[in-house]
Amino acid sequence: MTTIRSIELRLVGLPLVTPFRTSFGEMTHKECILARVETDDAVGWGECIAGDEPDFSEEWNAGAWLVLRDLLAPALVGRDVRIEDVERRLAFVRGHPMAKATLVNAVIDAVLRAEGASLGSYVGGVRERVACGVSIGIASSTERLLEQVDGYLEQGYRRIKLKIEPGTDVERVRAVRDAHADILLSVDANAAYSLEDLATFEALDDLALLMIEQPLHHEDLVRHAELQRLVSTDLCLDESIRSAAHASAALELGACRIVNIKQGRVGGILEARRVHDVAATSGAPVWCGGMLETGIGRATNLALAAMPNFTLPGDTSASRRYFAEDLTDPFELAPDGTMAVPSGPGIGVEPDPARLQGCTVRREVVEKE
Ligand code: OSB
Ligand code: MG
Repeated sequence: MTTIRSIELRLVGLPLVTPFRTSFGEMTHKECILARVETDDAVGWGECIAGDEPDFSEEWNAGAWLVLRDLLAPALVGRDVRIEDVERRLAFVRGHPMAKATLVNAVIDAVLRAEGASLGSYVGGVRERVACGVSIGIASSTERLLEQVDGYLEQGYRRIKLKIEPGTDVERVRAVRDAHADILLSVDANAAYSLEDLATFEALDDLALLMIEQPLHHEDLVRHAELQRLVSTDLCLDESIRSAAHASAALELGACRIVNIKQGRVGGILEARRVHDVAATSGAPVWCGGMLETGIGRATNLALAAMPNFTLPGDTSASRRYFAEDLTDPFELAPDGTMAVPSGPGIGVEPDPARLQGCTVRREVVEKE
């Protein structure tokens, strides 16, 4: 047992090397909250996956900051905390899984660092390296998209995911498929379509896609199940899955056959492990999603992706795909398209103090009154 002395929150901002456009907006800059949890024995780090605006989900940085500072962090500071207790201590706040994940992960990091155990081994990881894919934003033209795909394939990425939106879909995806008959190719709609777009899904169904990710509204499991009956391509859910309960509901309904696991979207690494287990029991493969994380969140994701049922390449791309300079030592892709799972204590990486200071926009410390 260890006592939490303080929790420092920082809002950090890093420019992206290329703008990232999805069906819900364009990002040129990554801004996220980091938590530094200090216990009697160690320091642990957690990264919040919320962004500037409540667009991917209801959570966003300004709101997450308040929930973390005024509600979640005060519930932990000054208390003895074991990994088994941390979720329960935060359960009085309804929802806000991204904010909760930040602290759940940071506390686990601190506890594991004190024990000298890696997060990968704690979650039951079975591999030292994981296969990586890359998620490509909506491009300005088909030519530009094809160039980007070529560039990432040259680097070794083992799966290409294309962001799509109504009007910028079948033709683009077909062009990529025509240029690369054999690659693992998927699309991600970020909930931009409805069942009225069935013709689009039927056309995509002919392009041998690995999956279609989050085609419909995130609250609509029933219509995802209807769509899954109408197309042969596997559907994968991202935004719809915020807990292991959602994952079982989706799989039982037949709303998807694959699950994207983002630990931050489901409240942290412990619930992510439960989602993994639920999917494994149903025989559904999972893969590790991403939210353009800095090295802190990336290290957390890589540990998770070492678990047995993560059998598809994840959105765990190299640091340089996002940032000229990451907050941690950069994560690199090997030519075979894999990345090493950190093996040091906890998440195995730390932010560089000077870089962290340089990109800090806002900082507050929660201490025991
Ligand atoms: O839907 O998976 C998504 C990025 C921001 C918001 C939503 C998503 C994404 C990605 C990027 O696809 C994945 C990554 O490289 O981190
Ligand atoms: Mg997605």
